Amino acid sequence: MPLAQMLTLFTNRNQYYLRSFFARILQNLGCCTDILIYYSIQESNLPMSDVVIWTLDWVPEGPRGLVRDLRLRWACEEAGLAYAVRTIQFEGRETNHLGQQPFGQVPFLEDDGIEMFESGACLVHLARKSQALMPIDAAGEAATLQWTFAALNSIEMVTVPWWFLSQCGDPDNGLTGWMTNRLDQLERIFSERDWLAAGRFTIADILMSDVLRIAEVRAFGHRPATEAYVARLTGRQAFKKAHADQIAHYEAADAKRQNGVRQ
Ligand SMILES: N[C@@H](CCC(=O)N[C@@H](CS)C(=O)NCC(=O)O)C(=O)O
Repeated sequence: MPLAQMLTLFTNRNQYYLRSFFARILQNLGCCTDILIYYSIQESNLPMSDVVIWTLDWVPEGPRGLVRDLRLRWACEEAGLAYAVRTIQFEGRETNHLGQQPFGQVPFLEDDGIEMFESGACLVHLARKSQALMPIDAAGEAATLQWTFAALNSIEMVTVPWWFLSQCGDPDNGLTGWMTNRLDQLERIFSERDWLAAGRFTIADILMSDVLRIAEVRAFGHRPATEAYVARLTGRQAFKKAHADQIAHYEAADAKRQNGVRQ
């Protein structure tokens, strides 16, 4: 049986990880041609159209381009995963989808019978489907997870409350020193390397750059390496597509609202 066909024994979508793993081993053993072709086809075709990203049907101008469904769209675009976007109603969002997101927020994700919320967790789920988002070797995966949590729990944990207080008219609030310190520490990291984990793009970069791309957050101090990092990440085609699609989604919702139609 040809080697490429042997890999088709891993037919279940949930076995994509094993399939990729064995394909890579065979590839390394010198079975280049057919395995490489097979591998690239499988990588681009995996989880067909089962991924559903849930977001709000409409938001005001302010948060457009910043709603966290963008993180999931971006990951799918990077990995070539097919996805659909579905919506819950903006009015009543506090309670109209508590079964899917207990805090009444978005995004949440459906994938082949799995339902989950929290953008970081959803990204880890998507990353297990594609090496474009996270390496499969143990060290690379560990580094990716470490920086994924750092983006959420060491950086966004400070930036979101800071941003909230500054929006409430208190930009020089008690969190400014804490945030400045964290950003300075990150600047040192970015001046030493282009990517957070494993020497390459991963979901950790999606999260960190999504947190840092809020201009107000970076307005304190001079941090050229951080600026270059954010520009490098937001310059990626997949980000641009995800961003443009989110903006288009809410613009279409405006038009529907004006015509009295709900999504
Ligand atoms: N930790 C959550 C935060 C989700 C979040 O803050 N979602 C915002 C949109 S980006 C939201 O749903 N806001 C509406 C609201 O809180 O009423 C995650 O990362 O998924």
